[in-house]
Amino acid sequence: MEEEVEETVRKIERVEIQGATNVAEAGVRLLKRLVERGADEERVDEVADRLKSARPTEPFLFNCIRVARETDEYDRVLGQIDRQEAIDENGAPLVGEDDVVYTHCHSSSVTSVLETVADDREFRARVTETRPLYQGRETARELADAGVPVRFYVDSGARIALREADIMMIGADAVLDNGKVINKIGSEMFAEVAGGYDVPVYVVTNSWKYDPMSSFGYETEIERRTAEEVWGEPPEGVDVVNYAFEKIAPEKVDGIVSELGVHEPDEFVDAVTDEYPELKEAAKTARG
Ligand code: RUB
Repeated sequence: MEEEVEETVRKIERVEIQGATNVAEAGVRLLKRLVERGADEERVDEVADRLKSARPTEPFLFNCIRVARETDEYDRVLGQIDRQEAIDENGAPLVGEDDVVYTHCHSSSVTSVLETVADDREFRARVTETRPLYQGRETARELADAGVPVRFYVDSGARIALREADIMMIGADAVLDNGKVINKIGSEMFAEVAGGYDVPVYVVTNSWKYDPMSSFGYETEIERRTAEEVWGEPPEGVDVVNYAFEKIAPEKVDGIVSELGVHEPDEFVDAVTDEYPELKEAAKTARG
């Protein structure tokens, strides 16, 4: 079990387990197994803390851990992580026949919606590679496997990609109480470009990526990763800034697609806090 703990934490840190949903699922499954094998409370909390610090901008994982630890209902929490079918149902109608869809990075929530669309009608995709870890390649591969024609761009080609698009769809790592969305670095810049071409911007997410701590005035940390990912040996005096994520202002987002429906960012926050009051409750307890 020790080896399994180390391996899971390592894979999350190295982004081998990638994307908020996969991270949350791997974390909860690991804790569930620890509990089932009789680990004491202290050990489970210790592993939970290690999981949380592996990627600091993942409130989906944090919510799941808090609720699972508080209620001991690991299977219910895993059920919440597995709400993708409802997300697909809400997101798929946004993509019309022959549309061009732009996306950035790799979001399993977005690719699942697009695979659902691909089962029914034809559309084309535009994908940016997502330096420095190239998660866009995974997106391009999955969509091509689903029979979707894909054009693939370096990140600085996003404007050209967006000029041809009918809709931009990205994932989320967090949605804050003020309606800001956090997603892969570049997301706000590309949302701004999309706005310039009147391309609507949709964020596809499980509602448990809402960060309840942001409602108590806590700043959600933006993960800053190592310089080596960007530049192995930069010259002395060069400070490589490698933020993994950035915030997107709510006015740049036309809709948030979740298992609860399609909402504007502020309506989304109301919907998730009404539907799941336990998220704030659990965060309050964890704070105290
Ligand atoms: C991934 C990323 C994804 C969200 C949502 O960043 O920004 O858009 O995590 O993914 P990284 P999902 O590659 O650094 O983890 O929809 O799969 O939860």
